[in-house]
Amino acid sequence: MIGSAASGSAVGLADEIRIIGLGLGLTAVGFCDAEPMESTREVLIERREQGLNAEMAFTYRNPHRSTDPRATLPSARSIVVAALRYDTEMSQRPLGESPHARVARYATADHYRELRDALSVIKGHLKGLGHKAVVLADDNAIVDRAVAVKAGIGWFGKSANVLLPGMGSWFVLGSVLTSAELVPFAEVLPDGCGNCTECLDHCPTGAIVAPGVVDARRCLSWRLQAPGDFPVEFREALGNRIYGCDDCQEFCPPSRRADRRGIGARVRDAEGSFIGDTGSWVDVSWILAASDVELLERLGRWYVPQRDPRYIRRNALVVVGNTAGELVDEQLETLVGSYLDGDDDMLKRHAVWSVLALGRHSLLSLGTRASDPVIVGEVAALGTDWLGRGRLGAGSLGGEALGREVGDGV
Ligand code: B12
Ligand code: SF4
Ligand code: SF4
Repeated sequence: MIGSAASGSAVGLADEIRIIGLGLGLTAVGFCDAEPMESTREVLIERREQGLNAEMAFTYRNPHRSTDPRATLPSARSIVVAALRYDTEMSQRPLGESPHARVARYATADHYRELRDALSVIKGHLKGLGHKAVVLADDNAIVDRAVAVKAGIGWFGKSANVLLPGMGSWFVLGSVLTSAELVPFAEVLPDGCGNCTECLDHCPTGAIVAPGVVDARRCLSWRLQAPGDFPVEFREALGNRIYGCDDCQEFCPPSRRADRRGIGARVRDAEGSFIGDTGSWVDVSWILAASDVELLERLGRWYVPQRDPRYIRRNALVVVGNTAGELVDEQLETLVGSYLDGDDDMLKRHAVWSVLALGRHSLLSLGTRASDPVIVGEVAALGTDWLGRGRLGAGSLGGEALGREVGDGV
């Protein structure tokens, strides 16, 4: 075996790597073997068969690969697993004229890049000693949570998130596969959830269908990333979220305690920012007005289906419907109206919902809108429930009702 520069032993090398990792700002570093993870593979295949992965590929695309480290690095003997605490606090929602949308904490800055940079230093160290090493973090090639649990970094919460003892779950996870032998491998930690069910109780869409089991079809975090229309049944539950959802962590007692006590808290650097810092709030008027280039330049770090910024606008239109309320002014009406008059049918449908959710039915009667088949069709499809929220009476349906109200000068 090729040994550590410091001690020449596998134990010494593991210690050395932990010291390097913690020194680079990683919150926890653990080690496990690189054997295939058969039970995780079975879970992936089973959940895919049950449709719980929605349309997602990621680790589900090839469960044999994502549960076998040697499919990526044939000589792998060990895995270094690391957790990095991410943005610790929600900043205050900016007060002002325009509604703002909320970004989940893991996405407020490029915490993955910071994690990968630290893991790359570890990789460099291992390679310098003659070992092979590959960095994986949020990559389809490995199920990060499964290796984190195996490496004794944390336990599987009922939310499916991995929690670190005493620190909760505000962590991104990544690893270095290596041909080095890094012993002793960790023991799996005992469950730390006990009788708690806060995450199941507070998930806004009931997406945690059993302890540790997320039905991605219902999970807002996935719905915001998925292509196509945002399902009508989850639009109200979306609230002001534009990317990611934190409720199963915000309500989690260990994560709350860690927040309160500032455990693992990280501070922004001297310039007041993390790498790629976009903050916790984005002005939705800005999103609706921005060009494709501007949107991708600022928010392109997010997972956006097909890298198509229309999906960011789609989400913003739902946020407007949920939150704009008193903040609707002429400028916002004009912006939403530009989607009603535009040639993108998907965005037009979401703009219709937004207008109905705000009770601003009159916007649907301006110009050619009242006879626009997409608008009329969407009003009909949304049905009496939505019409009943504003000035159109419950029981009025579709284009006919819309036309009548329009004719009445609504
Ligand atoms: C696909 C994906 C998603 C999907 C699906 C999530 C899911 N639960 O599968 C969506 C888009 C919904 C998503 C959302 C989020 N994600 Co995500 N996601 C991934 C990705 C790419 C693959 C995950 C995967 O393979 N899932 C497969 C399923 C089968 O795994 P699982 O849900 O973890 O299920 C395990 C448990 O059920 C456990 N288990 C089995 N039986 C039982 C029984 C009991 C009682 C228990 C408790 C557990 C248990 O075994 C299963 C297999 O390991 C990973 C990155 C990666 N390469 O691994 C990031 C990753 C899991 N996501 C991450 C994050 C941060 C999030 C969000 C918090 C982001 C946000 N704020 O919106 C949410 C959390 C939602 C949630 N409650 O899971 C982090 C998790 C960090 C952590 N501390 O756990 C990861 C690891 C990314 C990273 N590298 O840091 N994600
Ligand atoms: S991320 Fe949100 S929607 Fe998804 S499981 Fe957690 S609380 Fe539920
Ligand atoms: S909310 Fe409770 S059950 Fe859910 S992950 Fe946190 S401690 Fe576990």
